[in-house]
Amino acid sequence: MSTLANGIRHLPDYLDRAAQEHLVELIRGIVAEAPLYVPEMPGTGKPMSVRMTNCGPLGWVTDKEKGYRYQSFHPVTKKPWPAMPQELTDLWERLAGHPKPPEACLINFYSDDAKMGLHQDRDETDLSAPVLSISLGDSCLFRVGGLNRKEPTGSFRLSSGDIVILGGEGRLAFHGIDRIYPGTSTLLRNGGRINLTLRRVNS
Ligand code: MD6
Ligand code: FE
Repeated sequence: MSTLANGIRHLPDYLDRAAQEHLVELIRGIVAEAPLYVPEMPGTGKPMSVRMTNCGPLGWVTDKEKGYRYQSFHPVTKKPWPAMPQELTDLWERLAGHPKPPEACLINFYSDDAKMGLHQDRDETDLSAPVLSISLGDSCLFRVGGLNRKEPTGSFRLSSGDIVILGGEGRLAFHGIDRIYPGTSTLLRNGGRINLTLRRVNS
């Protein structure tokens, strides 16, 4: 485990192969009910390169008209998000150090050329809870900076089974995904990377 400057935790190889395979099976079930959709940037409507879905009582969504928000239903099917698997709630209980359970799990899927720009996760009302992230599939380059977009950033590789926790001082740190390294994992049959982020939204 490494604790970075601002209290961001990186737990390399936290999940073993069997646990990773089990999570992928659960995600396949969720995506069958709540298909991956293409999120849009607020205002411009520019499509993001990452495809998304969610599970849990709430899901994080974004589109041109209404922007970033949490809502209880899938933006395309309008159906409630699938339930949060107990396995994810258990991980949260073990690692988050927060008394209330997670309300949202955002599921991001990256194809070989997808990336995610530098951002803060700040759409949650309860910023005392951390955001817990799980990486599955191909490795990526994770970039993290400070609380101001202009502060210097550093980067490190995230591999399948790694967990990152943004909590405490690092809760609002800017971060993003510079690139995926295609072909670095055999976990996903068709390649790519999945990132799960567990969030507490309401106080
Ligand atoms: C990703 N992760 O790993 C993007 N957010 O694909 C995030 O945006 C993130 O890793 C909040 C906390 C941890 C994260
Ligand atoms: Fe984030």
